[in-house]
Amino acid sequence: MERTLVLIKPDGVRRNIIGEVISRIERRGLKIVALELRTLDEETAKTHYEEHAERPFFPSLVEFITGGPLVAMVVEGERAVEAFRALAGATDPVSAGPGTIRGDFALEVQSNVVHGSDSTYSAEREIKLFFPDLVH
Ligand code: IDP
Repeated sequence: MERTLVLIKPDGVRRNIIGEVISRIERRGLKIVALELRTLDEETAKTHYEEHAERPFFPSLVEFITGGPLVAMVVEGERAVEAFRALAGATDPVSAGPGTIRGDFALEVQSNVVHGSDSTYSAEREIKLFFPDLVH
């Protein structure tokens, strides 16, 4: 069984689509094993997105992701990392297929509703960052 970190970003929470996103995850057969509504501090946000620290959009991304409450979840299932990435769709919502979360609910690359870990290695790092007390 594999685990991945999923975030419903502040734009998704603001638009009242928490239930919609959770419903898609559950319908697919993935299991939510931890869930929390929280507002990220700047340090956690910078650590989460550290691979993008040198990118021009980094300051704006940190401001966006700390700009309101988000939902953090640990999602478990068969090939959960890949399965959730497929549900989420491409990073740029305009390129994300219809039927994906981003393809159905977003237009802008920054405000793209959800985050999902991009590998099992990232998932382990991100789950530790968001849920340090979760028993493995
Ligand atoms: P991912 O979220 O699909 O894994 P990444 O390339 O890891 O995509 O980017 C992380 C997040 O940074 C994206 O989900 C999006 O919110 C934001 N982002 C990525 N590229 C851009 C950009 O060119 N401009 C603004 N924000 C971006």
